[in-house]
Amino acid sequence: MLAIYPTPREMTAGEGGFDAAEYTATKALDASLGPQAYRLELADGKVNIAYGDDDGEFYARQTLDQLLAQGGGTLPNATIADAPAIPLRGVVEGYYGRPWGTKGRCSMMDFMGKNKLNLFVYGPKDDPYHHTLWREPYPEAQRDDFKLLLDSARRNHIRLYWAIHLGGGFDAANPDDYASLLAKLEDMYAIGIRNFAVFFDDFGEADAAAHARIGNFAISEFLGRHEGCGPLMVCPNVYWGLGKHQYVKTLGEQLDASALIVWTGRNVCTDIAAADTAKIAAAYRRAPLVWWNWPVNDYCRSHLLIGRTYGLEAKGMGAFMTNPMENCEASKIGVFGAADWSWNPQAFDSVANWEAAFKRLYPDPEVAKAMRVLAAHNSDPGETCMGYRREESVGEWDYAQIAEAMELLKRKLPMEAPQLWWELEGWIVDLECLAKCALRLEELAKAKGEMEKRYLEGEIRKLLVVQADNAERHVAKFQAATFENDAKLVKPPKSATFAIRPRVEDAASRIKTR
Ligand code: LOG
Repeated sequence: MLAIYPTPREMTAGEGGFDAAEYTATKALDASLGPQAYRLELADGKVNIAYGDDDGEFYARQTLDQLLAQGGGTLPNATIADAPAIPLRGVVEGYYGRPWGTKGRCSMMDFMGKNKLNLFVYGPKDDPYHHTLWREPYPEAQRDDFKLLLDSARRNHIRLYWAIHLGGGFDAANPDDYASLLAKLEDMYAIGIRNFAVFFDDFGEADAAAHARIGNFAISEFLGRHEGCGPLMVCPNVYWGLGKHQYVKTLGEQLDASALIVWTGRNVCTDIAAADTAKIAAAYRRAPLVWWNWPVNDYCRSHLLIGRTYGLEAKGMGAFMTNPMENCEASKIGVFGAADWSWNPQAFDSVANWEAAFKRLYPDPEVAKAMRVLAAHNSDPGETCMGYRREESVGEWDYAQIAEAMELLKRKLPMEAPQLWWELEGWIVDLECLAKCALRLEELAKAKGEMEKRYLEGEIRKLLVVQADNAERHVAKFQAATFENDAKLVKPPKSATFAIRPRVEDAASRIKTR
């Protein structure tokens, strides 16, 4: 079975295949295929690639690479005709918390390229030069970092948007602020940025006329006067809901029709229903750019969100992007889902995609299996002000197997995936402690003798100490790596909060207090 991700639109596999070391390839532009489209024909030692544009050619290459990687030296006789359903798809680094850094971003963009995502929006709330210090130019070292990002974006056929967040205050009546905005955009243009966004989320007054004026100003006075700029992206102050708010209607009316407008859905964190998208599109007077607040965990920092991708309807979306966690490596599970879904929503199989993510991301099959165990118990944000819930700990589970999987991750990740280990150690050790506690509690329930009971209670207390130490270490480590203003928001890691944790905590607390 061929398994290409994202799932191609049409794929027919014939009988047999041919030697992958000796094939002849032909390549030809066929503009009639349309943007980002390609057609691959593999038959008896020949590979024909037709592509609609440069992006299509790049995507054909990604598909061919997957076929080569899977075939064990053979290429199948097959035809693939492919194009994305949503033209602009990707990731917004738009959360509060530790920014990914250049290495993380470049690694994410390589991953995005392989998975045919073409939009990266740079907007980490805790980059002061994006947010509070938006007036200031970036220091020298960070300017070079943007050049690396631009290179990576170019290689991966990604549109790199740089966002300015006017949360440091913007007086729409003050000409100096418009001049500061122009100067900053000019400076970013000089670095090489060609796609710009203006964010108005989470601060100040919902003044739609002022926000439209600022957006229109950026378009006419900056984008219109500089070569090679893409359409302006705007994140409104009221960026969720069903379009009833007067702010939303006014912004839709007054903001230039060329601008993309962000929308997170009927709530801040929510599934996206086509009926809701139609409502916001009417108010925006354009198809919205959906900013999906999943798997972002900045509002539930104890939680790790690496569950499957579900709850999205594509109809009516102008573009789509996922807002991930501050944990860049771990977020690739969600990004893998978003990529497959947004390329071909009709064929999307949520469970199969999630299962495939582990295999694609972790070449060591034991690690892949153990990561799936971790993920099975780390997907629900819990009870929060956002009210967004996801399934977690579905079906049956086996505590011994969980403990074993976490031990394996502790053994292997530090060597095989050090960045992932850095991010996840807290949740891995926490889940290990929970599973081991649960096993001891089961033994305790069956224990007859007083000696045995006391021994088991002692073992449970020891596990609780390990768990508490782990939480403390995680908090200290995350705080040290986080910007000052955010450090106080770091929370201890909590695995399996939906089903396992409450049971274990309840029983263990009775032992602790005895
Ligand atoms: C922020 C975003 C944050 C997310 C989830 C948008 C447009 N803005 O409530 O930075 O990561 O929600 O907490 C937001 O979603 N504000």
